[in-house]
Amino acid sequence: MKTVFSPLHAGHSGNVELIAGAIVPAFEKPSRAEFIRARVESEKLGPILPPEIHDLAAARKVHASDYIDFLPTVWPLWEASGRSGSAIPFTWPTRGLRGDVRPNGIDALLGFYSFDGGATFVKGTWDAIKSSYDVALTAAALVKAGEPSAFALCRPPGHHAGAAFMGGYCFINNAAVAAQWFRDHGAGRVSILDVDYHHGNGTQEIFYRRGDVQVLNLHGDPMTEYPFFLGHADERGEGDGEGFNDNYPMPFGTGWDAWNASLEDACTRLSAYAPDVVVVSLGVDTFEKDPISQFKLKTGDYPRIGRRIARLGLPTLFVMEGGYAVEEIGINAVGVLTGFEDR
Ligand code: SP5
Ligand code: ZN
Repeated sequence: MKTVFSPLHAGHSGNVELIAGAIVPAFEKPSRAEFIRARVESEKLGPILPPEIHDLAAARKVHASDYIDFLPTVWPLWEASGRSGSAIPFTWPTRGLRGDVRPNGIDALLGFYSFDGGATFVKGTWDAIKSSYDVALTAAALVKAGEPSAFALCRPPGHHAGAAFMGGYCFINNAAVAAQWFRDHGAGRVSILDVDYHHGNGTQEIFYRRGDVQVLNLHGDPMTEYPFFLGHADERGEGDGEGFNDNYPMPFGTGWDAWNASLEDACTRLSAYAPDVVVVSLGVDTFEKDPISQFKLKTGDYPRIGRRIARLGLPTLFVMEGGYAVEEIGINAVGVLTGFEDR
């Protein structure tokens, strides 16, 4: 399997986040991607290719154009306002406030275009976001050209980013961009299988009213787990999308047997939908030692995930999402991929 990777991810570094009452170094950090890249090499998964550079047209097909225009301006506006450190949103238009009026000024715009304080900017952030997008599109093109699978080693991740908002370490929704790109390049139906520990609220929002992209999500129950406000089992899609969104919320402590039962059900639904291509939002924060998550999957479980996905018998694009146990992130993520290749 070919991997697409860009060193530009590394400029998105030194960010901080607010967690459990403390401002700490962000869990989503450059070493994550480096551990995965090193494991791709040591396992001889296949060649590692640089991304082709793309314009932003494919991003504008799943995101609002004004949102995409905003992202590269964040750091310049932040610096122009005399700030340093990290640009972090802190005020949001929730119930009772005006979410329909786009305000002025960097603090207002950061809040307008986010749902939490988890997507933060430093100087190199936009170049990293753009490289992650290029990585996803380049890997998608490999699958379209006939590769049975490809690995988009994206960083930053994407599945929390919606049509017009960032959050949860995510800015451009790389998996959604790739799914839309497949639709625009000959695929009639696409399935997105999101196995990250957190609900992919952005992906769900983007495709919720569409029947041409099926979205299947396995995740911590939003009654008690981030992102809290989406990801319940009764969210099944609307209008043309009715029946094409499926959520599998699971409680804290979920281990392989229960998680695998959800995967099996999701795969059955996926096969019934009979898509032309599968996009896997590959998070490995389901791991028992993940520092911010509460599932109990073990290293030996990840190849089993890959083997089950391979049994779908469909062209498959893996897009990297979360996973914060950096020492094991490469072993676990690449374990899914070697399992897929049954080796
Ligand atoms: C892509 C991705 O995995 N994003 C995850 C963003 C999670 N941000 C909020 C995490 C809240 C964790 N709360 C538990 C604290 C344990 N000390
Ligand atoms: Zn996650």
